[in-house]
Amino acid sequence: MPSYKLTYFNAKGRAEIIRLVFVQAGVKYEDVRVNFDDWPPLKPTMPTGTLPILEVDGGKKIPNCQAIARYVARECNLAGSNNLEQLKVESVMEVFLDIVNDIFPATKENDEAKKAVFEEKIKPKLKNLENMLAANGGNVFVGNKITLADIGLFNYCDVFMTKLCDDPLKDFPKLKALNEKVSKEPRIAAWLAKRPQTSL
Ligand SMILES: N[C@@H](CCC(=O)N[C@@H](CS)C(=O)NCC(=O)O)C(=O)O
Repeated sequence: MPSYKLTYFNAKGRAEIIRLVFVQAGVKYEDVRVNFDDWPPLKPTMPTGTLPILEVDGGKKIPNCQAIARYVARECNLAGSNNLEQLKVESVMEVFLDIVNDIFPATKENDEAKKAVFEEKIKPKLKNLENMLAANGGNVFVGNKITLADIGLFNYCDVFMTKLCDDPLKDFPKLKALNEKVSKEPRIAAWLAKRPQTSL
């Protein structure tokens, strides 16, 4: 395995999905966390002026969380077992990204507006995800083992959807069961117990 160095802020944010993939696969990586105060002079040294970035075997800094997550999932055999499965995994991931795009502007709103966004924008997407999961038998999104898509459900629920609703999967039993299953995967459960506690 190459050496992996992941750099982000001391937050879950856009990097936690990548950390969870490394964790689930049991693959070692360096989890570098930049203090917000130290960021201004570092920003110009990053290819797109943003974090996260990944360095592989001490090579160039590669930005953009989704590209990194998908690459790391491929490296860790969590991206789907063939091209078609990979397409299906990425297709599910795109729904999470649509959800995140709905959530970002809503986090600045009052509770009522947050509830409305959850009901009107997020819930229909969760219903679609519930159907996609059911169409694959209801246990995992793609194939018959955990992939990036399933880890994505846990992560985007944990890090983003709970900003709008305490129990976002309440009305979606299959998604709820899968979320629970991912959280109880031994390596993920161990990471959740020990990871730095951050609000974002
Ligand atoms: N397209 C990038 C966006 C990354 C991004 O906006 N990162 C934020 C943190 S979540 C950042 O670096 N903010 C600091 C800044 O822009 O100076 C990705 O998906 O990774």
